[in-house]
Amino acid sequence: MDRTVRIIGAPMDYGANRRGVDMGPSAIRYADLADRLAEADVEPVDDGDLTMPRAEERDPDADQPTDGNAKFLREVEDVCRRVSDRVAATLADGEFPLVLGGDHSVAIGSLAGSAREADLGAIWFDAHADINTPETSPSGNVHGMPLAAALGHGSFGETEWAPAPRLQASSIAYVGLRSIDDRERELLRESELTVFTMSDIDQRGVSSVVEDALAVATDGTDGVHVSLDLDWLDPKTAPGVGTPVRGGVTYREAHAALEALSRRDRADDVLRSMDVVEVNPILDEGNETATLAAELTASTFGKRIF
Ligand code: 5AB
Ligand code: MN
Ligand code: MN
Ligand code: MN
Repeated sequence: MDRTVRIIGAPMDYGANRRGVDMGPSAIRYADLADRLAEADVEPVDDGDLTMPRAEERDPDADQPTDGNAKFLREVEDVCRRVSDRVAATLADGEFPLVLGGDHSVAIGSLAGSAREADLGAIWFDAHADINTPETSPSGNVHGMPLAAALGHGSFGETEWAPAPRLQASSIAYVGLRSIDDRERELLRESELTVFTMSDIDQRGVSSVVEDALAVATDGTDGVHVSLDLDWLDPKTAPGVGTPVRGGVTYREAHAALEALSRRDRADDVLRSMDVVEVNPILDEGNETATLAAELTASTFGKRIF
């Protein structure tokens, strides 16, 4: 066994506009995540799910930032604080934290926890840029904001829980973007984040793009956080997501990308933490997307075909 992977379930849907993504952790477990990880030669330990109040019992508009909109912000904060503590404690025990969402706002917690005691790099596999602030968001959905929160942009900068202590924009690389809001585009052009779009993948191939993303995320850092939003894949392959965008990576490209991470990790031990998010079983077909999430996670940990 290479290492222990601690599974932390965060069944939250406060950050997304559709109910159902809160069932992601159980669907991914049902798709044999633990067995698949064991085949990848890591030891899975399942912490179960964090408990959280049902969205219906809460007021989405409580405690909003003065000029912004960030629905269920109090609930997101509460969950992310707990995720951050679990992730930090798991790392302190020498184990690998694997956070299962839930919507992508849970990454605010995983990034904060992973960047507590180390300079962190991050690779963001997503159709979307997730760098809206409550002030720029067209939807008010916090799952479109986790990178802005982690970098302390907009009113997130006035909070103590959202910014990831040791994460720099220059150590973050996106892979596979194809849907960027106008305000996000302006911000990304001025920022130091590295953007690899779907057309980069078309032109150069996914393995080479992932190697470049790894170069960005490992340069001057102590480890890399991998954030895998299932809407990164083409909706024909991964239909069970709330915000599908045509033109995503194929099944083979997705595996090739995560296998490239695994190869590098076997050589240099660069991976530090991961989240797998946005699986929505209600919108899925036969648990296909959750199965893909489990397979891709196993690929990240080095599951071999031969
Ligand atoms: B996901 C959008 N940019 O902010 C927004 O699935 C979509 O975590 C966000 O990538 C998608 O509402 C968030 C329009
Ligand atoms: Mn997305
Ligand atoms: Mn996302
Ligand atoms: Mn490592």
